[in-house]
Amino acid sequence: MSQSELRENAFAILEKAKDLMLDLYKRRPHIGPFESKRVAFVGDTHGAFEEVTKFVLGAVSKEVDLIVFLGDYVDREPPNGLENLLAILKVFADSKGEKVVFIRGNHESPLTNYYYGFYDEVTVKLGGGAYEKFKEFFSLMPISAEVNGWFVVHGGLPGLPDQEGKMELAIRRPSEINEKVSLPDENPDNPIALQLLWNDPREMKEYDFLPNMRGDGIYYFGVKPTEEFLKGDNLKGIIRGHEVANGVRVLMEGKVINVFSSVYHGESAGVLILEGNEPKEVILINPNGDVLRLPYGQVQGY
Ligand SMILES: [Mn+2]
Repeated sequence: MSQSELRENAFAILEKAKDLMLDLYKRRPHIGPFESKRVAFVGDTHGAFEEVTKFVLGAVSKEVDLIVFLGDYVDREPPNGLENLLAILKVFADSKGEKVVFIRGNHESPLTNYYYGFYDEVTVKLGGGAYEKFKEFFSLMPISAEVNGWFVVHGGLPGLPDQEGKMELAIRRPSEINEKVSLPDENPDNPIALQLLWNDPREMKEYDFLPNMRGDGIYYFGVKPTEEFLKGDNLKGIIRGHEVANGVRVLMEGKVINVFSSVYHGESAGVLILEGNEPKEVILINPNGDVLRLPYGQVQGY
């Protein structure tokens, strides 16, 4: 395909997905609840289209009713963020949102795309000015979802300082995200939205929130805010991505499940399978391409 054909094709998929996203979600940053019999959760893919996303949208797709992508589709190596993102959006659009749910990661943002490769990738492949369209799309993407009784987000729970400056949980239940965050939000600038995309869980009991090494305004959240938040709507737990793991890592006695589905870090890419609201199985795609399936119980100790 010539560059102008590639560009036309990419913009058409992006436009179709944007129209459907706005139609289904009405610019709500928190979406759902979704209920589906058998669901696959895919963490950060970062351009691993050939290695991971193609397999998920192909073989895995046939054995599940819904595929939930946890964000971070672009940036890093291999530089296939464009193919990766468009493949996901195409299935979303073609299935009218019935087969695929996707949420935003911290890499769906100009805060990272100028430094980690996606801006350059899009500009080289599609020509000058193309990135603007993606930036606009990212600013409208949902930030969290509820799926089969689980809270689904890329990063984690947000905190804000109370009157004495002590950090406390900023949202008590998922629906508050729709009251406190409005889209579009490009960077995002809203501190709750930013932390939903960037925060990390830690199994700490002595602190609710601690400053995160990732940067200003980003935090680690502990056991207490996690339990408090889950209690609000009687949720099962949090499924999130964002941190490198050998496929899947289970924290806080199963209240937090970290799924990582990339290849750039040289470990396995993981796909978590839920049946109803129970985690059932993990599919591991090894760096050499071998696929291994494990019952969920076997990864709990990772
Ligand atoms: Mn991330």
